[in-house]
Amino acid sequence: MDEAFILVVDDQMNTIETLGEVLGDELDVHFALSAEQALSHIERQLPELILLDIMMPEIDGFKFCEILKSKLETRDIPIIFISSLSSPEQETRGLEAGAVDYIIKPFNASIVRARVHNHLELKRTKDLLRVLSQTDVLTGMANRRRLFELLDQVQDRSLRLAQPLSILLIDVDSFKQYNDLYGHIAGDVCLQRVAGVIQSSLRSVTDVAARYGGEEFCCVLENSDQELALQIAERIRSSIEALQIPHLNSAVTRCVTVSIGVATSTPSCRIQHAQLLMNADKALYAAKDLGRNQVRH
Ligand code: GH3
Ligand code: MG
Ligand code: MG
Ligand code: MG
Repeated sequence: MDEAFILVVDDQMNTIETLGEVLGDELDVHFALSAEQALSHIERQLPELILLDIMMPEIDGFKFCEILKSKLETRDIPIIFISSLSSPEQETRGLEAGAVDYIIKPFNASIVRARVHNHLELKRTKDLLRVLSQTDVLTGMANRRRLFELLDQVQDRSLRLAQPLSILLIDVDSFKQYNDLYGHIAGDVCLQRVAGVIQSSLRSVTDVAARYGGEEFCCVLENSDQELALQIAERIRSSIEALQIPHLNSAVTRCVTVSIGVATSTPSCRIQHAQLLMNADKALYAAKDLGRNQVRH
């Protein structure tokens, strides 16, 4: 296991020193003598795991665990209680508060090391699974599952801030013929290049691009009215045309192009995201009907 950053929170200097000796060889161990100190550590860098004492002045370990579990940024950090409180009720309380483990003092060095190691492994596996479950393998973009999660979040935020929200549905033109002529592997490469252009055409971290399905992509544009969304869509359309990926069987031109449908939800005319997607889909159909390689709303 490469050097994981772990945080030991304990008001007793001797416990901190012992744990430093037990874990310091393999791990990047940091210390805090109180919950307050721990919070300032955590603000600078999120630890991969926290070893947490219970009896501490001011905020005790149970309370601190509750605080960490209540915040989105810190709720996934695994917490191991390490305490001299040894009753089954206390141990149960710790585990029910969301800790992954509970070690009773005085502790055995090699058991602590092994448990920390196991929980770090589990955390890494969990993180990896989360990323894999949200990512499209071919393009590295957000997948459809992630898109819907993000759309929910963005929609909540837009509502709160009374901002417009736009989406783009992008579909590669005559892509079946592309595969038929150039083969599926070339088709995959083409989709990767199209995805790359879409991603680099977006404004910043607030815009999200996802693979919606086969040769369809969806962009979520936060705080973007129809006019801005049309501009961004046109930039994407023209940049893909400018790639000049040969497509001799295209119904449109001699290169790969896309059609784009745009839909907007405004603070004065708020619509649900299912409806937003439906509107974008209708606009996309119109773009196809009108000859492809164009943007419609
Ligand atoms: P239109 O201009 O109306 O959009 O026509 P089209 O041929 O693009 O649309 P159609 O829905 O008939 O075909 C989409 C094709 O996209 C069919 C499918 O084989 C191909 N496709 C979907 N996913 C992938 C993929 O991951 N890789 C490759 N190579 N092809 C894919
Ligand atoms: Mg203590
Ligand atoms: Mg399609
Ligand atoms: Mg298509």
